[in-house]
Amino acid sequence: MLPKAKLWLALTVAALSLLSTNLQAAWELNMPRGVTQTSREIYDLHMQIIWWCVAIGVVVFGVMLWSTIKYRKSKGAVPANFHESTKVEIIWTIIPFVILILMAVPATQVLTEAYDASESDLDIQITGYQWRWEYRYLRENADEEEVSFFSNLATSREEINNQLPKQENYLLEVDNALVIPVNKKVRFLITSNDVIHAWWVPDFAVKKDAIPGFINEAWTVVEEPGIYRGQCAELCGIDHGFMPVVVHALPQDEYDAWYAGRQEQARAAREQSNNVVTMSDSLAMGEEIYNRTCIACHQAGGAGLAPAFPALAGSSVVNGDLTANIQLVMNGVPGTAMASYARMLSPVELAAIVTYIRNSFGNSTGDLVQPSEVNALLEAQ
Ligand code: HEC
Ligand SMILES: [Cu+2]
Repeated sequence: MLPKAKLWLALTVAALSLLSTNLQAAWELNMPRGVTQTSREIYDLHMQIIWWCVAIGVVVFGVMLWSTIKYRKSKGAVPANFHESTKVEIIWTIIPFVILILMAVPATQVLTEAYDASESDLDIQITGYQWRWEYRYLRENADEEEVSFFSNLATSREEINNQLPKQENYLLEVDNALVIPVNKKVRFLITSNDVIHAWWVPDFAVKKDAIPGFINEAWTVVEEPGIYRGQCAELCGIDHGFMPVVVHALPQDEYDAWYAGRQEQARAAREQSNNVVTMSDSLAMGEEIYNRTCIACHQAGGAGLAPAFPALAGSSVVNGDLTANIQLVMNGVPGTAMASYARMLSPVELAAIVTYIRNSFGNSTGDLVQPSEVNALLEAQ
């Protein structure tokens, strides 16, 4: 064998063995088959079309290769000189036309099924935010307690900054996963609060743009209980890679128990917001919220990070009018990174965080905000 041919053989063998080792998952080239009927149908359609393309490629390039070799100049071939052959033109119109029809039929069948979100058993509104998802379970009647929550990235900053080793589900872990029952048709109503995001779970073959002012529909029926992961699939700003999707599919009875627990939590939170809070409780809760939610921008000790993020220590807003301060945290500052926390934090938490910042970092207004004050402001909006 020629040395060059040997080299190629060695390279090919190396490449193939690489593909067949445990690196395989990372090198996976094809789309996943998924865990729903729709995802499997989409996968099969995709494979069917791929093989059509392979066959067309083999025939077209085969004919080309064969004719360039067979009719090469060195063999004395003389080029034919003709224009317009009606026969050839009819053939090269009819064959692709037939192939396209053969492809369009199964594609249309799968598409119409994938887009038929009617007659769902459960509706969930999904809202994209920079950079988290909100899930809201739509109720059958307004008397029921509403279940809605935010789902934030749970991977620690230390892992992201290489200060800790990266764990298995790096950047694919959230604090509150979306929970759905198995074998039920779940309809997703997908929208956005700010820029365009896209909600994507490859195993469900669901990927839909979340567009402010529009509601897009998607649906799924998951057959097997399990944890399924996905990501935002539309470049939506600096933390686009930090808003994963995690879905827990549970058997119906476990789902019902989870849902009832969530409703109970919501009821408790609502009742709590009528309670009177004490200074020490508020400061403790506020500190916890600050370290979880605000510290990334306003920094430890409320020092801020000039010029982008103002200091809260000595801030005129934080030391000024109380109502204006509450409203700023509730509504954010449109057009800046300061988000609206009216929905992300409960009234109790909003009261606590404002109490905390007005009595920390050297600020000493002495103000103790009651959840009822926040409630009144929320209702006035
Ligand atoms: C993603 C970054 C970010 C996070 C997180 C954030 N803020 Fe801000 N915040 C800002 C920016 C930027 C401004 C300045 C807005 C402007 O231009 O007026 C601001 C302004 C403020 C102000 C007004 C300060 C002043 O002197 O003008 C307060 C009060 C405030 N934030 C409180 C909070 C609280 C409480 C939290 C946590 C619940 C929080 N912020 C979380 C970015 C952030
Ligand atoms: Cu996004």
